[in-house]
Amino acid sequence: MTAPLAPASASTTQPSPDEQAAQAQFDRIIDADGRIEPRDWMPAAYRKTLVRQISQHAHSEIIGMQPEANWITRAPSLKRKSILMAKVQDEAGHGLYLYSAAQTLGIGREEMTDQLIAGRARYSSIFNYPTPTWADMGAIGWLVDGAAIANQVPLCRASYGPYGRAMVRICKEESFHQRQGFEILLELSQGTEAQHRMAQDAVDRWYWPSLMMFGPPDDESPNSAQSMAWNIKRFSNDELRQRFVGMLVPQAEVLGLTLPDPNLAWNDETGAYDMSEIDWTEFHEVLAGRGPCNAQRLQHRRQAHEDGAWVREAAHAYAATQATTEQVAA
Ligand code: FAQ
Repeated sequence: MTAPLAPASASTTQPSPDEQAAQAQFDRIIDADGRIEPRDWMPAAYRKTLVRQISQHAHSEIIGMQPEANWITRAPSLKRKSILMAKVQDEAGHGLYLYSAAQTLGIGREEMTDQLIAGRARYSSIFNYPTPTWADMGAIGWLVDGAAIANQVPLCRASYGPYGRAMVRICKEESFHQRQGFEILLELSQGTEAQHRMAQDAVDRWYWPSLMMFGPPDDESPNSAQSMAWNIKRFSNDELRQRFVGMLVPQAEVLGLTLPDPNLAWNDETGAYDMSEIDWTEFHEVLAGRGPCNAQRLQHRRQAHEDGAWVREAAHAYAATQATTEQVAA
């Protein structure tokens, strides 16, 4: 059975027989692990949760372009530059699929963008950290895209159809991103002593923030239980974080780099890695807007939005002209 649901309508009166039947049909689909599509009836709370998660996810992709875009003009070779440009373009594409998925739930992209630039919307904590060296491009690919894949592969089976389908393509592209990051780090790690140090330094700085991407610990995650009951999330934040660490350990060995946790050790009893406590104070500071780059990221996004105003105006003017031309022709 699915978990208790919020009332289908905002009114305090009993749900109508139609609403009860619609709720029962929704429950049947969720219980059978089926898909909810945009035209299906859904509880208001389910819709709200999806808008919350998908808009957060879309904004993450869009803001997530900034730390890497910072290196496009300084990539060490033409090949690296074109790969990085393609990666950042993929991220823009992911943002657009996700905004489109959210639009099927009744929220417009303009409204989501307004929330973002007004500082009222969330995006992933990870994108509030700086990228001072080229090795950061490797660490973002290996750790950030790696964490994104660990988190997002299960989302391909999310109960909301447009979200799950968008995730399939996104995950394929993230896999390529992760490998290119791994390859950058491998090359640096096997390069000169200074390059090896640069790679290790980037991993030292990105490791803990990448673990924070999975969200707060399970006992402090207010949304997980309901999202799992609705088959939006399939695993808890801690389960995915643990799985990610298990993936990283052998890869770090191949890279010849060290994960910066002295307490990281395999535990035969739990069948998982023991690790140090995450600094949740840092996580909450970043979420509260006080991370190293929060202000810069939002300011840059705001500026880009303002700079793009003429493109939106031109597109609206063109659409209006087309509509008039079609009317005259009809
Ligand atoms: N940062 O109750 P929970 C990428 C918020 S895409 C900021 O556990 P939930 C691609 C959470 O929203 C990365 N906020 O929440 C790329 C909630 O706040 P609210 C983004 C966070 O939703 C790679 C509150 O804390 N990925 O990397 C974070 O069940 C390279 C309580 O948390 C996604 O969005 C955080 N780290 O679980 C791009 C994946 N963690 O809304 C460029 C989809 C938690 O109640 C370069 N999202 N919060 O005010 C999810 O899977 C989930 O939303 C979680 C959070 C797991 C992020």
